[in-house]
Parts: sequence; structure tokens; C-alpha cells
Amino acid sequence: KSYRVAILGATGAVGTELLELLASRKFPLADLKLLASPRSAGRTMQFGEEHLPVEPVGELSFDNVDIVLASAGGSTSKLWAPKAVEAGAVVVDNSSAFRMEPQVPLVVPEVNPEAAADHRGIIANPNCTTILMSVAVWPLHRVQPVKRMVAATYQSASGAGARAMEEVKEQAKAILAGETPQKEIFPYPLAFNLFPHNSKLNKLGYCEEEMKMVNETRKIFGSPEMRITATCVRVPVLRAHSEAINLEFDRPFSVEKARDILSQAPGVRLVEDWQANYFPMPIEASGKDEVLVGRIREDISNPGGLEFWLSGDQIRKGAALNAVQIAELLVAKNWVRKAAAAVSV
Ligand code: A2P
Ligand code: 11C
Repeated sequence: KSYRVAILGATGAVGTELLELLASRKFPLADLKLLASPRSAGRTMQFGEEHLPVEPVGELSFDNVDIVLASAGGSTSKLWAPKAVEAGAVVVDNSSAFRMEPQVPLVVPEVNPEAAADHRGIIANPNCTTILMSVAVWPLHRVQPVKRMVAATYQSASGAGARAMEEVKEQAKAILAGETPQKEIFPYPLAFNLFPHNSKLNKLGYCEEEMKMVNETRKIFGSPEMRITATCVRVPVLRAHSEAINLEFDRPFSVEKARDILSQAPGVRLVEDWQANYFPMPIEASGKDEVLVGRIREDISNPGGLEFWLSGDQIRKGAALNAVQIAELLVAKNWVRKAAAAVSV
């Protein structure tokens, strides 16, 4: 069986990676349609050996499409995902638009693949920081439940899109040339700087990005009461996020056991050389599928606690790869069932 796939937001940072992943992972494609805004009309994008046209998304875009991979922002998803479902497609949505809706599965394939079985046309891809944390924490949580989780993030420019990545490069060039850095996407200069994540703040002083880590992780883990807190910070890195994670358990979790579990965990690569002081770095996580985890140590302030550090490619596992893995899961389990009959070729 092969499937007719559309990428909504094909020209973006995540969209471009989706194209690459569908080709390199040999997704069973009967057809691939590239959709973006009218700004991209007339553009073509390379897919393997071919050059495919980019079409502005419109009312007829989802006719004869089985799977939509959407990464064009929340408002675009809100507008088009229901229309795609109505047209018979299943939508794997990378935006935050539907994640917390009770009937929408929120899926990290290494953690809760079974949740995808119950989809009603839309499956949500979690926020990048949540995905990276979930992949690393879940294998430990399964063995010994986490009582409380404290995260601090070091988030790359890519989380704000392709134009934000260009912006930080331009700012760095300007600063090195002794000029004033310009800003359009970010509220403050990011090059040679950092700032707390600039998403909307709530009454408790938490920004949206931090609340995504709390609420999405609870949903993915099926632990609605889990105690989680986070501080999210944007750093001048191009495309991989890092996170410092502190876990608290009811009783001590041996570092050796944690290391052993994480060295075998799906989607995780242990990166630790204590002699060389060598641990995960965003520059080495970039372009990799695995979440790099290391610096696992006992929390000296809490005998039941573990500290560790991770870096993961925000565009890949934090977004595009997770979405493609969800699509692969739907195919493998024959769960693309809301879609019009898959084409046999
Ligand atoms: P376009 O390139 O035509 O603006 P990023 O996250 O890297 O900024 O990318 C956002 C993606 O979402 C791009 O592919 C962009 O297309 C697409 N997009 C943004 N707004 C819309 C819209 N209103 N309708 C369709 N696609 C959109
Ligand atoms: C960032 N993770 O790095 C965010 C952007 O909910 O998908 C993606 C927002 C989301 O800023």
C-alpha cells in the first residue's frame, strides 16, 4: 500500500525537514503535495531527484489526500485541519492548536504509540521541548514513577521558524561588523544574548512554552497530576534545543541503573565521557535522530533525585521526525482509517 501525502507548510523549517525525512525514510508515497501560503506560489522544492511545485493551500487541496503533515502554525492548522479531515485525510498536526483537546491524541511514538489508535482525524505532535524531555524521562518513569520534574531549557532559534534562524545569523554578522542588530521575529536581539521564552505569560508568571511542557507531558504520560515545572529560555543556537532536567522519585534511583536504562532506550543516545568532560551539545545533536542524554548524576540536594542534561534536534525529533514517525505508525498499524481508501500501487 502507498499513501497520498500533503505537507502543509512545506517551505518552512519543519516542512523542509519533512520532505527530507519522507525521502530518506522511504515513506510509502503514492503522491506528495506541497502546500504553503500564496507567498510561495510558483516555488518548487527538491524531493529526491524531483522538483515539486509548491501550491497555495485552498479549498480543494485535500481532495484525494490520505495523510496531511501540517506545520504552518496554529491559526493555519485551525483553519485547514478540519477541512482536511472532512475531505477524508488524517492530519498529523505539529502546531499547538489541538494538542490539549481531549479527543485528540498527543503522541510521542517511543512513549504512547497506542494513543494514536483512537484518533478521529487529527493527531497532535507535541511541542519540541516536551518531545525531547518525554523521550528521555519516560524510560526512567516506567521503571520508577517520577514524583516531580523540574526542567530548564536552552532553546534554539529554529523553534521560531526558518526566518528566525536567518535573523540570528544576520544579527551575529551585524554585531561583528559593529552595527546595530535588526530584529523582526524575536523581540530582542538573540545573537550573543539570551532571553526567557517570549510566549504569552499567565497570571502565575509562567509563559505558554513552560505550560506546554507541564500540560503536554502530563497528557502524554497519562499522569494528569504529575508535578512538573519549567523555565524556558531562548539561546543563540541554530537548531537543537538543550534541557537540564531534575527528577524526583519516592526513593533513590541508582545512577548506574538510569545509565543502563537510557543506554538502551529507543530514541536516546547516551553521550558521556566524564574524563573529557564531554556531554551532549546542540551542535552535535543537530541533524541527528536521537536525543543525546548525559551527565546523569545523583541530585546532591535530594537523595531521591536525579539530574541529567540533554540536547536534541528541534526540527527533527522535536518536530518533523516525530510527525513522520506518527505517520509511519499509522501505516504500520493500519490506523490511517479516517482517510479515503489508501491507493494500492
Ligand atoms: P510560506 O513560506 O508560503 O510563508 P516556519 O515555521 O519556518 O516559519 O514556516 C512556516 C510555514 O507555514 C511556511 O511553509 C509558510 O509558508 C507556512 N504558512 C504560514 N502561514 C500560512 C498560511 N496562512 N497558509 C498556508 N501556509 C502558511
Ligand atoms: C519554540 N517550541 O522553540 C517553540 C515553538 O507549540 O509548537 C513551537 C511552538 C509549538 O519557541
